[in-house]
Amino acid sequence: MTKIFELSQFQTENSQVANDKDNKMNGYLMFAFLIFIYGITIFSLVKYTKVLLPEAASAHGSDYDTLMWISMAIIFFVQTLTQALLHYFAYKYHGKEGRKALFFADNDKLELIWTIIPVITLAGLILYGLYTWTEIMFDNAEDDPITIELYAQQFNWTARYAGEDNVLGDANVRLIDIDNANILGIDTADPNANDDVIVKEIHIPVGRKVHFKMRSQDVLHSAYFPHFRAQMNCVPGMVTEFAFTPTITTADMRQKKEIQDKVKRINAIRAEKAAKGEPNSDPWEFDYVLLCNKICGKSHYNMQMRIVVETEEEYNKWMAEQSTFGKSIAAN
Ligand SMILES: [Cu+2]
Repeated sequence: MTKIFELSQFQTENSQVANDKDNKMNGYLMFAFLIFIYGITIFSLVKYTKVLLPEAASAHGSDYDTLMWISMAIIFFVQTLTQALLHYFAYKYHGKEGRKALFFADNDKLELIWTIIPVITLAGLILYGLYTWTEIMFDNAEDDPITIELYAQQFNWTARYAGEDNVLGDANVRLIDIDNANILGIDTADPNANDDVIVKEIHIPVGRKVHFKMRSQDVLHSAYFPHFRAQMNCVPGMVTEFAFTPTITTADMRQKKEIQDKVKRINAIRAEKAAKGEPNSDPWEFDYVLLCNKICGKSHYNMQMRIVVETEEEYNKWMAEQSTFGKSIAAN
């Protein structure tokens, strides 16, 4: 079809060679594209900034956010400048009959400038990133963290508290015995396993460090705690770890203005759905969540667990109500 169209456009001049009119048109289009990308950037910033994550709810969260905002600011500045120059020059110096481009093989001064500046900037960012990462991952035994295992499988999470002794009993997928309530493959012969507590919802006391140990039963999953700025892959056959200290209770987070605005926005959409009799239209309340952040299968999107950050007393009360592994095995 293209060929037929080309042949039907047979003219005296060869249409394969761009003329002044074509070049001018392309120059204007380049400039128009520049206005388009800046326009859509400003529009997105104004309209969608509100969907970003709220204030970090963990001790290391603000360091993490600062690192991200500095990186984003540098990227945004360089991107804005280089795109402007690229498109403006394409417009200003578009092809013109008789105009010739200046050609030079190399320029040491220019090469030096565009090598040294990115090297210094990137080295700075990488060093700053490494420093932040080491700070976050440094696990101090003196912090007396609560040990919790996160067990990932398609498509749900199970948590296991290490109990009174704060030591998890040994576990292996080969020991899984669904009929005998041993869903995590815990070694019943290990004395450390007796006081372990298996739950489907995590409760943590505010201000106390929590040390998570992740396992996966089947495929790669990723334990993602967006509000605490934490994420770690869960890999079959090995234990991965991440520790953080929650700083804001669920109740306090629900009082924050940005959270209340978000709840209002979501519930307005849900009310509309409810009016039409559609499903998933019950009013929503904010909760911290653990999500899976690796696309692990068809129900990946819904692989989540509720996290409740509460006061020490509330946590102790909740923990006292839970049954230990030893007791549930004996009951079977
Ligand atoms: Cu998953």
